[in-house]
Amino acid sequence: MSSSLDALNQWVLEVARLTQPDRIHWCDGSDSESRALTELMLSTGDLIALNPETYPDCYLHRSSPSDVARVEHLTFVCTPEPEDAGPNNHWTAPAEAHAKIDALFAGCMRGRTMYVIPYCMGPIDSPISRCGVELTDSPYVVANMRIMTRMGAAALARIERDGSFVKGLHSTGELDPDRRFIMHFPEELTIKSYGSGYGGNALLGKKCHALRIASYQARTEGWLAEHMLIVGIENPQGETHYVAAAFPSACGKTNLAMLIPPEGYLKAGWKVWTIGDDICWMTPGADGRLWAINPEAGFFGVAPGTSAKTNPNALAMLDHDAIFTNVAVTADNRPWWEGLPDGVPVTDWQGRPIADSDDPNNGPHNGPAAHPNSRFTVSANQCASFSPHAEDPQGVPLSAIVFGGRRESLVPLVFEARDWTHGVLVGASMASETTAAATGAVGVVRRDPMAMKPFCGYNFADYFAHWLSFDKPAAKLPKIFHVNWFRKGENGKFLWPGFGDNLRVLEWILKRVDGSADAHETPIGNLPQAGDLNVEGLGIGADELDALLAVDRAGWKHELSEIGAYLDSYGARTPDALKREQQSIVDALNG
Ligand code: OXD
Ligand code: MN
Repeated sequence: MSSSLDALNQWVLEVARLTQPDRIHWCDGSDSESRALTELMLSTGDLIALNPETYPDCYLHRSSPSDVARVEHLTFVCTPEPEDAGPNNHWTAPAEAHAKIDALFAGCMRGRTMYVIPYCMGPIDSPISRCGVELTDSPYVVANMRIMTRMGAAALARIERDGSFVKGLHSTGELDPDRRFIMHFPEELTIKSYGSGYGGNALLGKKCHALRIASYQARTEGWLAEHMLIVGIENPQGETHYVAAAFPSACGKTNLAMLIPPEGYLKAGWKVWTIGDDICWMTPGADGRLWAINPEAGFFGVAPGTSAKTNPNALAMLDHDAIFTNVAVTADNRPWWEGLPDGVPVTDWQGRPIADSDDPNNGPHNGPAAHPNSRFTVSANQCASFSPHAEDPQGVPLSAIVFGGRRESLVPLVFEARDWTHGVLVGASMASETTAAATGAVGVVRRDPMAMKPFCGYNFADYFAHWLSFDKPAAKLPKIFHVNWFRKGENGKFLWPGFGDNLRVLEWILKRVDGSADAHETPIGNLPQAGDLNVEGLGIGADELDALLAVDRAGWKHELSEIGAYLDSYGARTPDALKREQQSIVDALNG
């Protein structure tokens, strides 16, 4: 037996000694295994079958009401030195962290089955892919990992070949928020997660492995693990350009990844291909370009707001073989969430009847029917726009990288960074209003560099330096842009229609890549002139377009001074090149 399988067997036995499961089940990823698990969860109430006619093989899971999102305040990066985790992470010394969480794991699987899930992040035969094994006592986690990763026998065979794997130990514990931790030990390639069954805390291949641990590995190995969608844009000439885009959680990455071109663009022959909606691993190729894969095999998307208008591709892929978590249901047992124009919810995400406000015995129902962070889990193969190149072992070459936040004021619809260093500053100074994807206040503007604030497994200052290091003489790096779909006018309404019409902005971006569009140089970057963007048929007035493309110098001076203070908060480790770049923008704004 290979040494990695020996190590795996030994670790499984060690964990079993600690957690004391009644049974150990090695997952092979087969259909029969999946059917048996579904039957089990239907019998325990972990899953509820949805309408078999309209939603065949679709199930609803209702989580504990206090376990509905990522818990950033309980998420730790445990490097030997606190400076290596950086001010962007919560830190505990590894020995102390192990002791604290192992005390919770002790005996926690008594009466339960421990599932061993070998998984591969990325196409099984891609050199960019990496494997892991998750040990969990949650069949719901197994069912989700089966959709979100390449799980089972093929992954185990690759682990044997690779000789190493990321170790993830998970238990739902008592689902008690006071006994909940998500801990990462990057130097040991180990994750320990206790007390939550929620996706980002419990499907360890996703945020814990593919972002926190992988970002740490990527730094030492010369690649990047990013919180980015990857989308292919095919123009009427049949050329496809790939774009990776970073947005904070619940800011429309899934919608952008599955965008349907506006009518005129469809007629002209534009097509959009989805590679991934959340995570991008990219590495320099022999040709100097950055090549990207989506390490995931499925989508764990936010349900509310998904509709035939906002994301027809997503809606269409959700009517079979999907798991819904914390959505509402209709009288005929269909899933329902806010933003769906049809259907009336009768039961909310907690299984409570939605009272008729006219019914004196039942009182009015308060709050949304579906939880604002309710989710669907579905295989990427079910998406009509899923790219045939998503499985290419070498990945796809990137033409552009786009950063974007949710900013109701100041930040224009789109601007282009002058060069890579400026682009890294643009990414590093991203800010966005918080959303329901994490517990805590919603709508508060915070710095979220490269949308990695909750996910970077090491000190952001070192991460910025790592980004800068890709600018080598032979490199043919993608151009970097910043977008803001969320700009509001004085009346409080969004100025830009968003969704499919975002292709209009991507068209300008790709024209800048091939040198066929003009731009107007400003201190914050290069912007389109009003006439450079195709807004035909949108009914956007000249004033609105001006507002979308304006650079408010006073506002930006203030923003740049905040960016300077933010960079300084990382102390001496902040790369000088970023500080110089920030200063040169300040000078230009003052000039
Ligand atoms: C997600 C998140 O689930 O970013 O993708 O929270
Ligand atoms: Mn995400």
